Amino acid sequence: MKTKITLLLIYLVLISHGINAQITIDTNNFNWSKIEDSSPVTLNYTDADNGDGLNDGAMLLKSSATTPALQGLQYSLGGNPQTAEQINLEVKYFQIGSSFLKFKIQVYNATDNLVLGESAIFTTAAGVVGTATFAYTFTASSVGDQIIVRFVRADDLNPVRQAGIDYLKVSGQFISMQAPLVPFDTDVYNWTKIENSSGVVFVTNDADNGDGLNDGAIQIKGTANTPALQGVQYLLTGNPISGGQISIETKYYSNSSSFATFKMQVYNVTDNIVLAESTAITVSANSAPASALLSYIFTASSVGDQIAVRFVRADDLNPVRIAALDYVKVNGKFVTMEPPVLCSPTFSFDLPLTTATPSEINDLVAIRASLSNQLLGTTPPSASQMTTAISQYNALNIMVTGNKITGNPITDDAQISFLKMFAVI
Ligand SMILES: [Ca+2]
Ligand SMILES: [Ca+2]
Ligand SMILES: [Ca+2]
Ligand SMILES: [Ca+2]
Repeated sequence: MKTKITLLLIYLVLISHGINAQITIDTNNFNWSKIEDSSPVTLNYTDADNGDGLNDGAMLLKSSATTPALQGLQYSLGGNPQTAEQINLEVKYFQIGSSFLKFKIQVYNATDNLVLGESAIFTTAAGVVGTATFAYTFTASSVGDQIIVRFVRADDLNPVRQAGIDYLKVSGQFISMQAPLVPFDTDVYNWTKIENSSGVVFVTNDADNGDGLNDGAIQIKGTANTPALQGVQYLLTGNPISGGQISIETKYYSNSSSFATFKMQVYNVTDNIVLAESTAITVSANSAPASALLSYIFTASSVGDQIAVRFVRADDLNPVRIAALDYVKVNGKFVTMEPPVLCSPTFSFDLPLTTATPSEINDLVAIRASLSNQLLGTTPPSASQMTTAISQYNALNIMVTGNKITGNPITDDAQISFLKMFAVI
């Protein structure tokens, strides 16, 4: 009988687990990827509000070649479906550029390598935000399997075609498109020129622009039209994690009466490779300050590597062209732009720098002895006073390990009255 009850309990536990097993949203990991290769997904920030916020980011649907045939974006769901569970997908999409793009939504069983269901084909149009919906009801054959939502290209895969997926909702819940931010340290001053080892030029003619009036800016400024690769770079402290994001924002302005053009780059110093680059940004002479954004999601190939943010000249390198960066933010944190001020001591003597006479030295010795007698007394401590002082010292548990001294906190000066006893000795 006891065995039967135990078996019944185990059975009930198994059933309850079966009931709980269902599709979930994995909020701990960044589960977006490309279908065609392992290159990172890209966020485009030209999206309208569309219900999830203006310029909050959209997954870029874009190919780099017309092969392979199967291309697009995919999002891996957490959990596993149960029989008769329904998944409802809702998407807002928009065209980027002047060419249309076609795609369809698929519910894909990754365990069985099987497309379970797919939508009709959606076609983008310039200036139109489209809404795509698709629903699928799982059957017993998908129980326990890994499910992926796919956005599969359904056109000629011409790389000129681009669209943004502003949001994906799974059964009413927004799916995050933001990868976890890599915790880069931006407090250290790490600016250098790309073309040579000379220091970058720091100027203080910047407007407020959000970080303070005349708080300082770094110039993108050359001195000759060679070498071909010129600009300024900031070496980041910290290393990427796979699936971790870097988002760069800069506010720039014109610093001469000629235009200047530059590109922002995420650069892997270890591998000597440009991971991501903005389009060319042209700063017209005397134009109002403007902003630029660049975002990149690291893959496994950058894990542990040294990363730099670069601002690379993209004009004819004529030295008259000067742009200035008022600020650079990496993952929302301001990068230190101002070179550190070296702290050299300043001496201001109020005593003459001449040797004291024997009489003056004797006077000082007498003053010291008098002060000592008044403060510390003239009789040595008793044995019991010494015992108390040693107990007080021991109570602080002062430990010295190398250059580190630790101990209990001092909250009352009575805890350190032993100092006077020790001084008298
Ligand atoms: Ca949006
Ligand atoms: Ca969005
Ligand atoms: Ca400023
Ligand atoms: Ca500044």
